[in-house]
Amino acid sequence: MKLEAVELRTIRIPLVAPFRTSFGTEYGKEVLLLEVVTDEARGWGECVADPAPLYSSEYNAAAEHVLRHHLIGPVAAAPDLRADVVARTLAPFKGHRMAKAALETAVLDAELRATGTSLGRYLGAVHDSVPSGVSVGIMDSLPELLDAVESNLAQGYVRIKLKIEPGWDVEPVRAVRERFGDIPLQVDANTAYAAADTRRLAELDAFDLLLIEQPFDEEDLLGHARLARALRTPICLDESITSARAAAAAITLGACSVVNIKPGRVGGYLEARRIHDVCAAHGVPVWCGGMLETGIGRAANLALAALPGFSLPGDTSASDRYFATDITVPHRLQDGRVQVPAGPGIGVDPLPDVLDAVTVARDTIIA
Ligand code: OSB
Ligand code: MG
Repeated sequence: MKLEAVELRTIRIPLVAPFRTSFGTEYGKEVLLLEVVTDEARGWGECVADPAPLYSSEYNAAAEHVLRHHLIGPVAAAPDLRADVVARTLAPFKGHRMAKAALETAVLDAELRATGTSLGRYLGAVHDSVPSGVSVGIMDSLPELLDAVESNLAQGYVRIKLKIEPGWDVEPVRAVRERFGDIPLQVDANTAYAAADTRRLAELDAFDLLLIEQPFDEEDLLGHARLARALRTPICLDESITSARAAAAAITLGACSVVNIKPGRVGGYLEARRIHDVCAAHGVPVWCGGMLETGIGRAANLALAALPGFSLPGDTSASDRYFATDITVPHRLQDGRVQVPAGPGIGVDPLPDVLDAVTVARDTIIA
């Protein structure tokens, strides 16, 4: 394939409800979407960065800048472009994994559309649908939280993840356990704790959680290893797992016994699959995380989540958990599961009218 052009498009789309985490509250999504045009087919990629560098050091304006000024050129210069040469081509440029992932995914989508292959088939998916969990934000009160969890359970979500932070941890977990009993339940701190909070976190051992996700700073593998030895509840890492190498190190060090895989965070679906393979070789269960993606990014995540090592339900919720109107045909929850798209590439396209209505900026870069 030969890259001919890349359309960079920024969209803004409201969330159905504000989503509060330990690092901030999101009311809507600002998303950088890429459409690549090659001589064989077009392909889509969604960048999972946010407007501000709060979850990670990446943010939308930086992602757009690095794509425009550093990443697209070398990929366009590749004589025989395929998705598996993108990461190698971009290796000299440090970091910017979310930007790289968006470009690699768009190229991969084009490549697979050209050959009529679905992303799930290409990655090695073994399921047509995946069981889905839901991530429940920090609320202003326990009754509000219980209402949200009740509604999610009524819709059929098979696992609940509660966002926690100091001051919103043991009590919400206890309240959810008392009200809903023995449901699959886990928590995510998004780096909000430190070693001094170990005793507080150990109180969560009483509630039989599936895991505690990313309690400490993303760089603190040693701290997580110490915490893992002090707690009965499994430690899962999200922000810390930036590559297959980082996953191998975290596992070897005892910093985690479960891994959240987010393709955007690790530079794309090919590296995400390598993490899946590394974890499988170590007997470490993985699950597919989310970044409140639109239907474009979600479609690709669903394909990944259908690989055999994804033995825990992911944050692969249905479109209506995020948006009143998704930019694709909505992904739906049925009997606790979401269908893996079966069409070529990521298997979905943006609905042109919806896409145009939410677009706030677009620019075509001729390669
Ligand atoms: O840490 O997993 C996270 C959303 C945005 C940024 C970080 C995270 C999350 C979620 C929700 O927990 C995942 C989703 O439902 O897409
Ligand atoms: Mg997380």
